[in-house]
Amino acid sequence: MKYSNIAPPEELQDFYNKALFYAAAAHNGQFYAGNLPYIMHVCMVAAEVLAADRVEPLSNIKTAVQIALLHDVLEDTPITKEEMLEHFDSKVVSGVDLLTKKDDQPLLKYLNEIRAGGSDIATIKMCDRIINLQKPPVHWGAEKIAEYYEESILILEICEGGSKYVSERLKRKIELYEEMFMKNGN
Ligand SMILES: [Mn+2]
Repeated sequence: MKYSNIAPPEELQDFYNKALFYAAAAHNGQFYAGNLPYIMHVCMVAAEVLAADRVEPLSNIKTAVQIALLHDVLEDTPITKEEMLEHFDSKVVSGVDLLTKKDDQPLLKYLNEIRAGGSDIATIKMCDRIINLQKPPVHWGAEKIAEYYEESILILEICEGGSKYVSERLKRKIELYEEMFMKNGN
């Protein structure tokens, strides 16, 4: 994939922008929350990661912010690991690969591999779920909402080796999700 030809990254913002350019091109034409550009989702995940790093520094924020911005590229676009390796460090690509749920991969195996990938990867997975714990899509029934709630608890349990600040924030978002979308008798 060709995208803006910018100078090699030096500061954190350069790493951020390089990954943002790539992710924006990769997700072009995909949508979020109706008719908004999909790139919004990954930017929100990256903002969670940056905010978490201020409270409790990650092991490598330059790598982590790129993984956050690129985390859905392999799962949701035709781009391959090999293509990504032409542009990004292997640590970034392997992080994105760990966060990519393969079709035949059981959820527990997926999450355990994320945890084994280290605390930054576990933290990014929790940040992704924090952002995804929004108002459920209108077509979701009570059963699907309950399933998403249970899955979020499992993510919290397995990824808790990551940032404590992010764990606490995810815990609170799960509580709010239950209060707002599961306790209204619908
Ligand atoms: Mn995501």
